[in-house]
Amino acid sequence: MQDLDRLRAEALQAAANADSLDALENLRVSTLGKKGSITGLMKTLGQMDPEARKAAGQALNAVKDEVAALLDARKAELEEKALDARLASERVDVSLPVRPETTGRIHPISQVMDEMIAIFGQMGFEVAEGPDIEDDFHNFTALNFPPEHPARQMHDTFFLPEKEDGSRLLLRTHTSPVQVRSMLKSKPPIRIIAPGRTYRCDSDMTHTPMFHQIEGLVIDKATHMGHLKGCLIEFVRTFFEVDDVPVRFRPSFFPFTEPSAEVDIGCSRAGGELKIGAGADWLEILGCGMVHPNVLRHCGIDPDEYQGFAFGMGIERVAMLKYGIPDLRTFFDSDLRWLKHYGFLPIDVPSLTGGLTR
Ligand code: 2NL
Repeated sequence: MQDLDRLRAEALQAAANADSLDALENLRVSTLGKKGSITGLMKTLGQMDPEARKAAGQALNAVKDEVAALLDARKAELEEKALDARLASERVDVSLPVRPETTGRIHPISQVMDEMIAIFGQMGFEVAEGPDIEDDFHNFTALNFPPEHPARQMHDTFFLPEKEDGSRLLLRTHTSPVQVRSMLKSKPPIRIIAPGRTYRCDSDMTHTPMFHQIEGLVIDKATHMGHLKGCLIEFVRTFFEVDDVPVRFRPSFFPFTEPSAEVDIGCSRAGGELKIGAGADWLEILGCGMVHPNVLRHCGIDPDEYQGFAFGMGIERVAMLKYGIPDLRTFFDSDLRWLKHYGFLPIDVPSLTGGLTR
């Protein structure tokens, strides 16, 4: 079996030296293939007497397995190398600036959402998402809407055709169901914002059937109204980029919060131009409150152990105020001239360190 020792040494050496997958495949064929050297030795076993055949067979099988294992290992090694080389050659630097001649613009809705995500992200909120098509429980019942609440009527909500069991899915009328799902899924502490599309059966000068909202939710053991006020005052000043903008909390009502408040910011309309900051007038910009105990209970959270605050605002509305866009319906016209005027360059990525808006 001198032949075998030599074959083994040669094969192992060749496998270690193979520097391409092709070379490795050729080696496999020339050793373990149908006409390969090791296969050739196998064929000589038939002419041996039984004793000798047994010993030689075992030795041969061991070498065959050893060579096969080394070929496999070397193959994996070469494949990984090839992949690394390919990844290196096809690398794309996504942080490179866009070409200056670009004509695309970021829609003000997207820009404002990104600005809000930057602000709340800095405060420790995470972005949560959920489906646009919802059911009655997540959109209404869990949020403490009484069975006869007008918002549940055909009139205000887009319903999908009735299912066999008589239930109807609907297009979410606010992003609150996203937070309901988050509460049902994970234990407090919770700190999330939910930006996204919402739908209501409404269309006139100041309403479009699809619009955008962002809502926020904080749940912990001792979260209180002071946290809510501090969080929203900080948000408003950063978002409107006015340090001394007056902020006013006015009592209000929502089924899902108690107590509830609406937030106004100071502004002046002197000379017909709206200016945000200290002035004679107030502008309503968002609604908020402490999460109603019934909502916590519906979402599997014990209101005796946890409490929290929530808020919600319309993206179109604050985008119009911040960027002086006079007409809501132009948001959805897909008019390139409008987008060129009100849109943002892709390099104007909002960040608190790089400037929220340039
Ligand atoms: C508004 C007012 C608000 C909320 C949204 C909320 C969500 C959950 C529980 C409790 Cl899961 N509250 N969201 C709370 C207060 C006001 O939105 O004027 N939106 C445009």
